[in-house]
Formats: sequence, structure tokens, C-alpha cells
Amino acid sequence: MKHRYLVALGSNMPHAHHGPPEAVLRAAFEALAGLPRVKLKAVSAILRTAPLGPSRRRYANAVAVLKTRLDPAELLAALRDVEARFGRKRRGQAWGARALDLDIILWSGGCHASPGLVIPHISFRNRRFVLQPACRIAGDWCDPVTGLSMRHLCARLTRPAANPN
Ligand code: A4P
Ligand code: MG
Repeated sequence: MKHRYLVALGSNMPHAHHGPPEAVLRAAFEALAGLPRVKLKAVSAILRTAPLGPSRRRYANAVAVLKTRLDPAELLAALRDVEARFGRKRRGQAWGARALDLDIILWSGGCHASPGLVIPHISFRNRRFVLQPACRIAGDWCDPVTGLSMRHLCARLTRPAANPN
């Protein structure tokens, strides 16, 4: 059976060969398109985004829709291989600087939980850097947990609170 996946791409570190984060994501689109048994169906624009969390480096972010017979664990392994090709080393520090981060946000199978993999991605619902590109290429795709579409989730993102003073 063919599955559809929404994958988020992020980069906040230049890569020696590919160059700045935007160029890393363009190369990553090509790497995804070249994965065996995977078809790259759509890619979003590449956005420059302010870092969420402790990093001070700006990110480039984008999303892609893939079609494949790979199951979630198989696709995650393939994505980990792509990250490794871009020089990602896991040193146990979450949220560190990385040339390429690939997360599975949604898949057509609904909810999935296995060791080391939860779909939908646990924190995508309040991340503008995922929802904004997602609503352009997958606006009608519904989150199985809330029942809300990407377009709806994007529209309800809270704006930064106004300073009361
Ligand atoms: N894991 C569980 N579910 C999934 C899934 N659906 N997709 C596990 C991918 N991986 C999943 O991820 C940590 C663990 O999550 C893995 O062992 C995997 O099995 P990781 O990629 O190894 O580490 P990480 O990315 O440093 O941590 P995490 O928690 O995934 O961080 P996030 O959520 O990726 O956030 N600001 C901007 N503007 N743009 C960004 O892209 N990204 C982050 C990192 C912080 N701030 C950002 C951005
Ligand atoms: Mg990640």
C-alpha cells in the first residue's frame, strides 16, 4: 500500500559543500527525490525563520510531501541516512546546531507510536515554521489528533503577546 508523508526540513548551520542553510534544504529536496522507493510529490518554499529554543542561529525551514510504500520506521531510517549524509552527528544534545533535521509530521495512516517515533510529530501544532509551509502544499490535510486541517492549525497560531506595558 502506498502511504503519504509530510516531512519537515530544518537547517541552522552552513554545510562545507552545499553552502548556507537554504542551499542545504535545496540539496536535501534532491536527496529525498533520489531515495529508493520514495516519490517526492511536492515541496514548499524555503523560509528563513527565527530560532525557537536556545539556538541563536536563524533557520531555513521547509516541508515536503512524499509517497512511498515504506512504513514509518523504514522511512525514519531512510531520513536518518539522509541527515547523516549531510554530516549530522547525534551527540545526545537535542536542539543543537544541525546542517539538516528531518522530522515526520504526518502520515496517511493516522496515528503511529513505536519506540523512538511518534506521528503526528508531538509539537508541530504550535510551530509556525512547520504550519506555514505545510498549509501551502497540504492545506486540507487533517491532523488525526485534533481533526483540524493544516490551514486551520496555521490560522489559529497565536501571535506574540502584546507587551501590556
Ligand atoms: N522522534 C520521535 N518522533 C519523531 C518524528 N515524528 N519524526 C524521535 C522524527 N523523529 C522523531 O529527534 C529526537 C528524537 O525524536 C529522535 O530520537 C527520533 O527518534 P532528533 O531529530 O534526533 O533531535 P532534535 O531534532 O534535536 O530534537 P527534536 O526534539 O526533534 O527537536 P525538534 O522538535 O526537531 O526541534 N526553530 C526554528 N525556527 N526552526 C526549526 O526547525 N527546530 C528545532 C528542533 C528547534 N527550533 C527550531 C527548529
Ligand atoms: Mg528532529
